[in-house]
Amino acid sequence: MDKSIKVVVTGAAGQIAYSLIPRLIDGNTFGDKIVDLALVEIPQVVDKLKGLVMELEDSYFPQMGKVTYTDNFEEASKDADWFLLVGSIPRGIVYNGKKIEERSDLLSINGGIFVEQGKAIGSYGKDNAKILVVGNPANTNAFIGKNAANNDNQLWMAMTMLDSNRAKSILAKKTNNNVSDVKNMIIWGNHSPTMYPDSENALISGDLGSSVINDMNWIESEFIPNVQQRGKAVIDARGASSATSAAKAAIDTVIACENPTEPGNCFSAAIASDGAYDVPEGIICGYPLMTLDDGTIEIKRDISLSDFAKTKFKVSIDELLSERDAVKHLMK
Ligand code: NAX
Repeated sequence: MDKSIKVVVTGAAGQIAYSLIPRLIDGNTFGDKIVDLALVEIPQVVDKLKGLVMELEDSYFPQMGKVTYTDNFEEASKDADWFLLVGSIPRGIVYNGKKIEERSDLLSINGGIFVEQGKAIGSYGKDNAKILVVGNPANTNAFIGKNAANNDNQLWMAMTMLDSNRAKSILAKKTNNNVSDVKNMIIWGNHSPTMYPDSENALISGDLGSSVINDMNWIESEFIPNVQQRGKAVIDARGASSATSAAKAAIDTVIACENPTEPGNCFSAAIASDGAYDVPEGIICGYPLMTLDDGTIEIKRDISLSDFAKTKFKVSIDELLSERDAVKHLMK
């Protein structure tokens, strides 16, 4: 087994990264491997990473390997095993003299970034590299990056684990269970307010959610909107977006990919559709996934969707298709 691993993190001076980066080297995420970190930021703030590196050095992480920081993504990409693409331009900031308000502007600007990063990952990342896009709009950023990377051996994902963890917590409270008793919490579709959190196929203390929760009104008017809008609720309460929970979700995704999934179980992330569940090929869609014993990650294909679920899922697929159309100019 390879005893060291290289992880690239973008947006490394941002708030999610501040929670995320220490956990990459704490011995929990990658076990006994030595973890080399390549931290990437935009030129305006890259120097701040010096302070973060000082803190990491001062924290005594036995698994910490070489830590570098740069604003040069190509340089950072060389021989990397994992890419955690957290950095992106958020809605509301002024970019090149224009306030970014519209989702289409956001798609376009971040799309440009992901073309460059995708090309570098395809050329310089390891052939079996895994890429987790956290920066929003995550699914479409991953779609653009994967296209630009043009390397089908690499696995591109967009993060839906935070939505899945949020949904587990709500179901656990509703059913008086511990959060660890809720498994297989699938998020179908886009990481956006159209996502479909699937309570029916969740396993709650071993039983299907559809048999445990007989309250469609609660599912439709409380559970689904609360999961979909949880990010906004955190912003309203905290005055800043989810950071520690987003970092934990990224770590959970990495751990789920690095270790075989228990038989019958699955985890949530968005990957390129191969037509599974009648989703048009190519779009990066939230699916139930499994990591096999040989490390391959596959879509779990035996989930049955109710008519209600199919209707909800379709709304999110349609949104992904419209996002795909909005970034057509970035596809070669
Ligand atoms: P911050 O604004 O604190 O940090 C983002 C950092 O990215 C900044 O330091 C910025 O300089 C950097 N950056 C921008 N463009 C870059 C580039 N081209 N290369 C390298 N770095 C770049 O945001 P934070 O709260 O950390 O959130 C980061 C992203 O995660 C946002 O896009 C946010 O919308 C997204 N989220 C995604 C979630 C998910 O579940 N997929 C949940 C949490 C979060 O909202």
